[in-house]
Amino acid sequence: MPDYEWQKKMVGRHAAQYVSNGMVIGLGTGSTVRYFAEALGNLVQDGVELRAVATSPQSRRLAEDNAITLLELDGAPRIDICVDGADEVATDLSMIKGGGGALLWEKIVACASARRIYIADSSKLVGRLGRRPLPVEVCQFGHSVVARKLGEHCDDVRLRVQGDHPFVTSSGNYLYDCAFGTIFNARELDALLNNIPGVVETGLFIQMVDVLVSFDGDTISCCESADEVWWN
Ligand code: A5P
Repeated sequence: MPDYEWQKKMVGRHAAQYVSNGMVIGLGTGSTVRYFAEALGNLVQDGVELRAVATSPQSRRLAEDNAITLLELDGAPRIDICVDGADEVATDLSMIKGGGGALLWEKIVACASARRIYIADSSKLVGRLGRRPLPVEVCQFGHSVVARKLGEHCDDVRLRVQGDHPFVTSSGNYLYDCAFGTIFNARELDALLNNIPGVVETGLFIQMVDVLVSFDGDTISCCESADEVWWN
């Protein structure tokens, strides 16, 4: 059984190689990005000037803990690269994200970035998406009506909870985790879901990978297009 925690650390550190002095970085969310943020902290200690735009309150804390200057997205001059994790990466490099509940801000920041690096241990690599439920962010108003609509397209729809209450995203929305089973056409599904009034965003990230950093066996491996993937 691979040591996935070690892989997270290695891909997180590796991603720091894409960073250079003066960059504005979109800082993703999650346990893999934590290692990237630590590597950035080391660069800052060595005198490299970096600024970051956070994708969640957790990501903001990661930046603060590593002495990285934070910018608000609306005030940022540009974002040179964003580095983020993934929950699933398929062989066409489409992804499911949102396991940590930050998909909306992650997608906005990724779309605002000149270059997008995703870091993932090899447990995240799948043939097709859908091994895990797809997170869908839904506005609070009428959320149960929206959930019924979602349920017309999937096997199971679950409101994400935190303790005794619904989980609330950074934008004040709810999340529904939707079990679709194998997703054969992610683009079509994304369009279908986004067409339901009340759906704010889905956790499907399509054609957003500029570089994927992961593991092939015991070795770090990177790819920039679906032609270069090594798993199936
Ligand atoms: C946050 O909402 C997610 O999209 C994370 O980026 C994703 O869940 C990866 O997280 P880990 O690095 O903790 O697996």
